[in-house]
This record gives sequence, structure tokens and C-alpha cells, in this order.
Amino acid sequence: MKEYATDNLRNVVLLGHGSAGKTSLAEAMLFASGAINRMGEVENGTTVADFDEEEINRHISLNLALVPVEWESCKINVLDSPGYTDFVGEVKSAIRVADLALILVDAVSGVEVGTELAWKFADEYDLPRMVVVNKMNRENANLERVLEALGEAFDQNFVPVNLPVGTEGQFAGVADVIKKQALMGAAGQKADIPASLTDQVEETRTALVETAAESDDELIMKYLEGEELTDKEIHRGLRASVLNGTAVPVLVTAATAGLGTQALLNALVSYAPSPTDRGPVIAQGPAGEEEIAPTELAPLTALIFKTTADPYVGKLTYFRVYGGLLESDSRVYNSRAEEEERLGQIYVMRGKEQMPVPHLRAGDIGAVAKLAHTVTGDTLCDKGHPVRLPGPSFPSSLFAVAVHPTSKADQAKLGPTLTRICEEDPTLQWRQEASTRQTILEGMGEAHVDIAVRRMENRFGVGVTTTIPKVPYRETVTQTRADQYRHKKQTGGAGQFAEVHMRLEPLPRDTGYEFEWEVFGGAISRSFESSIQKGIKQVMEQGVIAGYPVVDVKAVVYDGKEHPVDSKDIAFQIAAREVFKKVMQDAGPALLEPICRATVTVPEEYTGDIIGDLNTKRAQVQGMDQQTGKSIIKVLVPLAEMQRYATDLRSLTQGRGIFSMEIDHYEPMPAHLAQEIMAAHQREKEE
Ligand SMILES: Nc1nc2c(ncn2[C@@H]2O[C@H](COP(=O)(O)OP(=O)(O)OP(=O)(O)O)[C@@H](O)[C@H]2O)c(=O)[nH]1
Ligand SMILES: [Mg+2]
Repeated sequence: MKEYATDNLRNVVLLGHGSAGKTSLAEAMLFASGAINRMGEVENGTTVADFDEEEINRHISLNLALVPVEWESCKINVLDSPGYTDFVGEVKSAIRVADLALILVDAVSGVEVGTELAWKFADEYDLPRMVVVNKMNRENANLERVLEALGEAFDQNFVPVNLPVGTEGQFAGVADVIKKQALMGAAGQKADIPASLTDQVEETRTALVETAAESDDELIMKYLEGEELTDKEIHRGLRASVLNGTAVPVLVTAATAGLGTQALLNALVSYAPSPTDRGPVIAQGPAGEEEIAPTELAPLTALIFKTTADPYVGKLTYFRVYGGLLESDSRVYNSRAEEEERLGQIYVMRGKEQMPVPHLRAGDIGAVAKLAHTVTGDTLCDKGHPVRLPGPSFPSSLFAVAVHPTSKADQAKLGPTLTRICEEDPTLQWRQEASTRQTILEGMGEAHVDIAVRRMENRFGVGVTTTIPKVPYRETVTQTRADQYRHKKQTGGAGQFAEVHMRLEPLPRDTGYEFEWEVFGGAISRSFESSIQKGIKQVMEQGVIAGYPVVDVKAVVYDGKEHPVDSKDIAFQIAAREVFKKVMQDAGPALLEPICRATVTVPEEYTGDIIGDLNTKRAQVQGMDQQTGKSIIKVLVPLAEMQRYATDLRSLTQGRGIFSMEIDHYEPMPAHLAQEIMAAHQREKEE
């Protein structure tokens, strides 16, 4: 692939609701530019961007993919992102390194949940944006209606730069409003504007020229004096308005038919900011914050925004260069790991295809294989001038499963494989939950975790099944009780003897465990205290009534007996364990359950349904706020009721609600529910 100067680069992320046509549009752009000579289709898994096995099976995008499109003098690095909200991590990664958000809207459905989310994400990074109204060839496609919906949903100045020539089945090309020229068919054949459209083109052009003029003092003077702006001046003005967010150009396409693609590519070259336009970024340098300019002369600064792990290809690290020049076969420095990395060949990626290049300039995006110390979010730089850029920000997980290996061999590979898939996807985490002795995998939703599990199976050959995780309950006592236990074993061989008298007392929440030695007159030698403590610790970890750890209890040993020969460590451990169990059963044992602090944000009209549903989940509403059409509901709610909330909320709000949640404290469970858990534990033990 040809080399491109920073000014001739465009980093464009495709965002939008699921199925808006992002992947098809990326394919159409590649085709229009001549990079591929056949258009692939999402439906039969032949597109450049959806190359992953699971993407091919499911006909949806799951990962971000890079699709560089060469057009005129520019290289447009198109970042195709998934629309399904479970894969938001990939979207966040792609947005982090883009200079423009190209937001796709379905010409029939208009503004959808995914459109709103895309807008919000672009806001977070202050990203200039353009809108593509795609699927103009579908029945009921309607540009006016979509523009109206956009205007209602977002406070922005939307300016159409192309108009459709014909709609629905008759959609045949687009009219370039500035040049007053039509581009017809998949080849973008130049033609005159049809007479039926000339008035509309004039009208649209007037609005557009006004917007363009407003961005520039010189242009506005000229405009106010009634002088005609040249096409070049209009371009310049509009380009400035896109960069500073005062205008959002709107284009129309039918991706699968290849219509409108050339006009879109022209618009990206003309209006999308280059890395130079976007200007320097702020990095943490050796002497505090510093500006990294998008030039070759700046200190080398490359941000890692994605990592993939493949058992055959190995690890692939995706980066964007912000400053300097990144060269193949060079040494760089990882400022977080504080380690040197040897770069091998660097590549420009096109879907899964790796195209070797000698170097990449400031502003460009590429990949490199087999780095040793580098993960997503790291910065590569010069050892002599270490700098760090902030990585992509990822949301915390919302959905967890317990994973169980299907065989002994799978057991051995489980940990390392989980580590690898989590390294690849920062919105996945795994851990061992000590209190339930389960391996937990957490992600953004059911589909996300499902696909991760499928990947473990297909790519790494590790078979696992999943279940809803056990809630990490805790056991405690509610009353003070005392009792004794004698352990005696005198059949054959060396005998065992120990007697322990113990009292258990409830402690305040979150105190944990206390121990006291109240034995007088040497009834038990002090040397057995540690044996007794060991026995208590064991039983507290294993639990007494339901198999969960015992907490907030004080154990007092106040008397006992020992035997000059048969009393030994193991005997006292056993006696301590047994007396603890006995006393605990008697001391009003109770189960504590984790209570989460959750925040649910939904469009106002769903407030009633959400509160109703939360009430069935034993939630206590702590507060409610209204904010631009959204309700923010804060609740305390038992974790046991919320383990599938990601799925529940999606179906209650058609995917328009979001929530976050973390464990806040533990509380005693209602007795009837505790009974059920104890009974289930009993059944499990008997099996
Ligand atoms: N009629 C028509 N169908 C289209 C057009 N663009 C895409 N499609 C179809 O819409 C479906 C979704 O297209 P994709 O390109 O996968 O959409 P996407 O936005 O990448 O979807 P996700 O990545 O899953 O969010 C596919 O069946 C496409 O064939 C279009 O312009 N016209
Ligand atoms: Mg897609």
C-alpha cells in the first residue's frame, strides 16, 4: 500500500445501531476504490470486515475491523464497529483512535437506541461527526423523516450535502448539492441533476452555504455582501464547521447496492478532519503534561487500542501513531510496563489481511505481531523520551457466569485460556470466587459472554459449560450460645483425645472474626490454642449451615480437658471444628446476602415499568432524578435478584436502558429464602 502523509489521512469510525449497514458500507467503499473486485455480503460471511468465525456464523459484527480505503490523494482508515451493545468495548476502542464519527442511520427506522448511544460516545471524545442515511433503496425509506428525527433527538445543525435521486426501489444515485451534479449508479456516473430535483437542490444549497460561511470571518463577510462563494470556499467553510462541531453533514447511500459510495468518499476526503486538523494530543511525559504534535518530528507516541490473540497467528497489537514515525524492525519502549519491545514487521490491516509496510507516520493506524509486554491501553515511545496517552475507557461488567470445565484436560487449560481471552477483550474479566469456589467470567451481556465461551471452545479447544454464579452468601450467628465437644479415639494404635468448651457471640457487621482464650487453671495447655484456632478457621471457611464462609462472630474457648498422652494437635483441631458447628447450629444461624447499589437509567416513559420490576426484585428505591427525558433510578437491591438484569433490562426497554451496579454491603436474608438455600445445600451434600 502507498505511503500517505499525515494531512492525507482520515481516521473514520463507523457507528450506529445494529444492522444499520456499517459493514456493508465499508465493503462498498473498498469496492468503489478498486481495492476488491467483488462486493462481499454480510449474509454469506464474505465481507472484509466481518472475518471472524462467529461473525460469519451470526451475520453481525462482534469486533472492530480496519478497512483502509484509498480515495483520491487520501487514505481513509475506516474502523468498522459492532452495533450490538454487548460489544461496546470494541466501539470504545475504535472511537478512541478516530478523528471523525460517521454515524449510520437506517433510512426506514431512523434514530434508534444505537444511534443515541453512538452520539453519546462521540460526545465523550468530542469527536466531529457526519451522518449517513443508509438503505435509501428500502421500501419506506424517507430522508425527510430521518432528518426530522435527528433534529428532535440531537441539538445539532444537520446539513444534507447529498440528496437522493429517487427513493425506495427507484433510488438510483445521489445529487451533490455543492457541485450541482448527480452521481448515478454503482459506478457513480456523472450526470445532470434531474429537473424534478433542481429546486430542492437550490434550497438545500442555500442552507449549506450559510452554514459554511458562518465558520469563517472572511467567508461570512463575503456572504453578507451578497457575493457568491466558490465551491472551494464552501468546502473550506464546511470542513471547518465539521471540525468544530457546528455542522453535521448528512449523506445518503444504499450500501449493498453501492449507491452513493463515491459521493460519500468524496465527502470524507473533503470534510473529515485529518490528524493535522485535529491537532496535538496531551500526553504524560517525563516532566508532566506535554503536547504531542501529529508530525514526524514529535517524540514517538503510539497508542495501543486493541489486542487479538489467536493460537495460530499469535498476538496482534493494533496501534495508532500520534507523534513521530514508527518503523518496522525497531526498538521501542513501553512506558507503562517500563520494558523495551522489539518490533518486527509492521502492517497495515485490511480485515484479517496483513499488508507489510516499512513504517507508519503520525496519524496512521497499523498492527504488529508478537509483542511481549504490551496490552491494550499502553503507549509505545522512545526510551529516551517516555510518554503515556490515556487508553480507551471501558465500562465495568454487567453479566457474570460460572464456568465449569467439561474434562480434566479442560480444567488444566482453563485459567491460561481465560487469561488470554480477557487480554483480548478488556470488557471481559475472570476470577476465582473463594467463597463459592467457582470460576467466574464477567462481561457486558449474555451474548458477549456466550461468544467468549464459544471462542474458548473453537479457538483454544477448551470445553466449558456455564451456569448462573452462586451468590457469595455469608453465614453468621444472631445469638450467644455455648456448648462442649469431646473428641476421643482409642481403638488400636495411638489414641486421640481432646475436649473443648466454646462460646460463640455475634459481632457487628463487617467485623469478621475474633478469638478469645478464657481457659483458667490450665484445663487445656496454651500450646493447643493454635490447633483450636486452626480447626475454627477451617470450619469458618467451609461454612456450617449452607456451605458459605462464616463471618462476624467471636469464638471464646473457656474450658476443656486434655489427656497426658493422647492429646495432640489433630485431636484439638477436630474438637474445635465440631464444637463450633454444634454451637453455631444453636446460636440462631443466619445467612447474609450481598446488597448492591445499582443505578438504572432509562427513557422516562419506562420509569413505571422499571420500578414495578425492581419491586418484584426486593429493591429499595433510594432516589430518582430526571434528566433530559431520562429517569435515573438509584436502588439498593440483593445481588441474587440482579444476576440476569442485563437481559431483563434489555427486554423491558428494547435495549434503551443502561445500568451499573456494585456490591455495597451484606444484610441478613429473609428467613424463608435462607431456608431454601440451606435446604438446597443439604440436598447437594447428600448427593
Ligand atoms: N436494502 C438494503 N439492505 C442493506 C443495506 N445496507 C445493508 N443492508 C443489509 O442490512 C443487513 C445488515 O447490514 P450490515 O452491513 O451487517 O450492518 P452493520 O451495521 O454492520 O451491522 P452490525 O455490525 O451487526 O451492527 C444486511 O443484511 C445487509 O445486507 C442497504 O443499503 N440497503
Ligand atoms: Mg457490522
